Amino acid sequence: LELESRLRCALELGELELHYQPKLDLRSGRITGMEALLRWPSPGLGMVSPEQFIPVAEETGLIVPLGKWALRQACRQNMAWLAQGLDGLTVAVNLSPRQFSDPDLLTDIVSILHETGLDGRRLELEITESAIMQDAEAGRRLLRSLKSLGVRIAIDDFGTGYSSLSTLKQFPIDTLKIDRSFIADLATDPEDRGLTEAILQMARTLKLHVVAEGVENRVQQAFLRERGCDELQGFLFSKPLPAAEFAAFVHDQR
Ligand code: G
Ligand code: G
Ligand code: MN
Ligand code: NA
Repeated sequence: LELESRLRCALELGELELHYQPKLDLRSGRITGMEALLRWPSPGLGMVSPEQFIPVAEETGLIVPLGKWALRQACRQNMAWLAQGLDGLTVAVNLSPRQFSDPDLLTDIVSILHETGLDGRRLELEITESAIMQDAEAGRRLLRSLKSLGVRIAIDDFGTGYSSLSTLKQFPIDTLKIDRSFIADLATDPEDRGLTEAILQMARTLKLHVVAEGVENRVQQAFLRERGCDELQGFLFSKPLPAAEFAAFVHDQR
């Protein structure tokens, strides 16, 4: 409860920030966009990790206003970058299970896109398999509505849930993000290599875009390139950066 009330205040006081981690196209090396990640530099507690406060926010329902703030901030920031000439970038925002089942999510997204002026096609939502499967029929309807706004849908932490090929096929999904637990030991673990290959093959069959998360070294990069992965994200290129540093990072690459 302590952390919850502090987090509630932090949201009201504007203490929360978004950092942005670049994603790169594996073939061209160009930055395609970024994942927005919440950060809480608390004056009292120091830097609180999202691994600590997201579960609390999820349990208490505070994730709904918090997530709405993050969505608005990410869209607003992307519009600001666009005005500075950083075009062609897609911003990805994480949605927790509770947000995904929030009846107001769709209207909130419609109004945030309207208010910020961001083209829906520049927004991607990262959702876990389990969040979508809580209520598959409602999930499918919501995804269809989001698609009609042009919003892209990515399955986050892919491979850690239970989805089969046939269930995935029934949802209008654009992207799979291979969970970083598969990527971590790609150089040495034959099982992880096999599973990653299987995911890439399956994605090709379903014509899905694939992003590998947590790429930290050239061995992983080479393995993923040879097997047709589309995009990379990870410390090899950059950790999540404050907005100004992200913009500088993109400028340096162009
Ligand atoms: O950035 P980091 O690896 O510390 O994030 C830890 C976890 O917090 C990740 O699982 C990430 O998806 C989650 N997270 C970070 N930012 C957000 C956010 O804006 N919304 C939600 N729902 N989860 C987030
Ligand atoms: O669950 P989700 O995929 O949203 O979590 C994203 C988190 O993964 C980010 O908070 C980020 O800090 C972390 N992350 C990003 N790149 C790497 C990486 O290369 N290695 C590790 N260990 N973590 C990473
Ligand atoms: Mn994510
Ligand atoms: Na992930």
